[in-house]
Amino acid sequence: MTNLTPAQWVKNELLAGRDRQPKTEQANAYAPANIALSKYWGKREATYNLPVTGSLSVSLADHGTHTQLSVIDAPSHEVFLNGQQQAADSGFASKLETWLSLFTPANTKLRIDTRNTIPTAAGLASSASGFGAMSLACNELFGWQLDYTSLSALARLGSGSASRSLWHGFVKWQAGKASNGHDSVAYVLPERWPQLRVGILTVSSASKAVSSREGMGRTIATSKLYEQWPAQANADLETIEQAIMAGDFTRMGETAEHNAMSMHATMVAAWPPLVYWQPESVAAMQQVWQLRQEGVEVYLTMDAGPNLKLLFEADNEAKVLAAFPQLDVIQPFASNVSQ
Ligand code: 2P0
Repeated sequence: MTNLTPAQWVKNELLAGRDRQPKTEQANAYAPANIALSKYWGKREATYNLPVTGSLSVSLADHGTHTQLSVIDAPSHEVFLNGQQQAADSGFASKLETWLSLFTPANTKLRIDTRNTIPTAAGLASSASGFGAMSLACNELFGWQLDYTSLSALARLGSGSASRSLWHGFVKWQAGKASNGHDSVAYVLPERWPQLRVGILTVSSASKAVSSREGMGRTIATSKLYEQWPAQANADLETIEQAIMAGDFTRMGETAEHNAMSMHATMVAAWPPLVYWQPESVAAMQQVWQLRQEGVEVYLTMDAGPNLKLLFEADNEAKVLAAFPQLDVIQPFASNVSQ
C-alpha cells in the first residue's frame, strides 16, 4: 500500500464520499482540556502524530475551549484567540491553518473564534481542547456526521493529546498500528467517578521554554532512559484502566504519579536536559508527599510544564485545600457534566 499524506488520507478515507462544502454558515462547539493519568510521550510517526504508546486521561469539565466557526467572504482565514486577532504567521494561526488545509476547499475561508475557559497562567490552554473543539465544530459546519472516535483521528492530526479531548470523563487513546493512523483513535470509558477531584496547582506562570512536540522528539533522540519508557507506559495504562474499573483510588493515584515521574526522568536524561520543573514545583511535590505521610491521600501528576495537577477524592478536599489554598479544584464527573 502506498503511504498517503495526512491530507490524502483525510480526503480519501476519513471523509470518503462526503461533500466538501460547508452546510451551514456558522457552527459552535466546546471541548474540555484533559490531564493524562498515563502519559503520551513520544511519536512513532510525526506527520500523523502517531504515539509510541496508548494513553489515558480524565477531562476537565468546564475547563476547555469554546470555538465558533463562521464562513466569511475574505482572502484568508481569520483567527481570534480570546477575542484577539492572531497574525496569520503566528504559531497559533499557522498550526490551525495547516490543519484546516487537510480538508477545507481552497475557496472556503473561515473566521475562527476560539476562547479558552482555562486560566492561561496554568499552562493548560493546550492545543488539546483547541483542536478538540475545532474538530467538533468542523463536523457541524461541514455536516460530516462523523462519530467521535473518527473525529478523534482528525483532532490527533492537529495535536496528539487533542484526540482525548472530545469527551468528558475518562478517555483512552489507543496507539494503533497502521501507518495512516486509522486505528490510532480514542474512545470514552463508561466508568464514572463522582468523588474524583483534580486540582490545578499553578506554581509558576513562566512560559514553556521547549514545546511538548520538540521535547518528545529530543527525548526519543537522546535519552537512554527513554528505552524503558514504552514498556512502563503500556503497563501503567493497563493498571490505571483496571484501577478505574475497580474503583481503586490508591492504585490509580500511585500509578499515575509514578508514570508522570518516570516520564520526567526520561526528559531529564535527554540532551540538552529537559527540566520543566521550577523550584516551586519541587517544593509543592514535597508538600504533597508530606500530606500523604500525614494520611491525606493525594497524588500528583505533571506535564511538560512547571505546574502540578493533584488527584484526590471529595472526602479529602478540605484538607488538600487547607494545604494549597490557591488550588483550582475541578469535578470531572459533576452531575452537570454530561458524558
Ligand atoms: C499527555 N503531553 O499525555 C502528554 C504528557 C505532555 C506531557 O500530550 O506534538 O501537545 O501536538 O502531538 O499533544 C502534549 O503533547 O503534542 C502532551 P503534539 P501534544 O498529555
